[in-house]
Amino acid sequence: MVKIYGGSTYNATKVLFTAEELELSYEYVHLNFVTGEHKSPEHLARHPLGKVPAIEHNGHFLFESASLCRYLANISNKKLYSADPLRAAEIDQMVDMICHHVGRWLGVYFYQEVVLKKYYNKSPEEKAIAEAKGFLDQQLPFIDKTLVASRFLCGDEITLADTIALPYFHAQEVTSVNFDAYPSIKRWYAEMKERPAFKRALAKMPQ
Ligand SMILES: N[C@@H](CCC(=O)N[C@@H](CS)C(=O)NCC(=O)O)C(=O)O
Repeated sequence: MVKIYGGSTYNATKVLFTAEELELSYEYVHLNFVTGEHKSPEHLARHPLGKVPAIEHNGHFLFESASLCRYLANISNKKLYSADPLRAAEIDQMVDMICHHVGRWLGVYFYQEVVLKKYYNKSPEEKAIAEAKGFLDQQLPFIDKTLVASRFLCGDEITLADTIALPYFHAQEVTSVNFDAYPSIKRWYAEMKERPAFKRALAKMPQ
C-alpha cells in the first residue's frame, strides 16, 4: 500500500486529493512541522530536503508533489492521466504551467500573507507581493480563457492538472488575491472545491 507523508500544506494536499480522486487505497502519515518531524533523520531518508510531500511504495521513496501525483495516476490505470503520449503531454504542459508559473506566484501570496505572519510574526514584503501580482496579472487571463473553452483545465474531464492546481487556489481563501476579474476561474473553483474527493483529502489533515 502507498504511504503518503504530508503536513497541512497545499503541496501535500495535491497528493491526497489526487489519491482520493483515483480511489487509491493509501495510508496517510501527518508530520508535525512545529515539532520538526519533517527534519527528523527518518524523514530526511524519505526526502533529502526534509520537506513534504513524500511517498513510500514497495520499499521505494519518492518526492516532488507533481511527480507523486503522476506516479499515483500511473499505478491506478491512468485515470486523471493518459497512456496516449500527446494527451499526456497536454496534461503535463498544464501541470508545469501551474506549478512553475501560476501556482508559484499564488504561493508567494500564501507565504507572504499567511506563513510569514503565522510562523515568524513578520509582515508581508511589499516588493514580493508586487512581483507576484505582476506575473499573475499576465498569467491568470490565460487560465480563465482556458476555462471558458472547457469545463476543466485540460478538457471536459478532470485530469491531474485540476487536482494539482486546486490546492494553490484553495490556499487563496486566506490571502488577498481576488479572482473577480476571472469568472471562469471562479466557476471552476466553486465546482472543484465541492468534489467529495477534495473534502475527504482536507479532512485527513489538521488545518
Ligand atoms: N516542489 C516541492 C515543494 C515542497 C515544499 O516546499 N514543501 C513545503 C510545504 S508546502 C515544506 O515541506 N516546507 C518545510 C521546509 O522546507 O522546511 C513539491 O512540490 O513537493
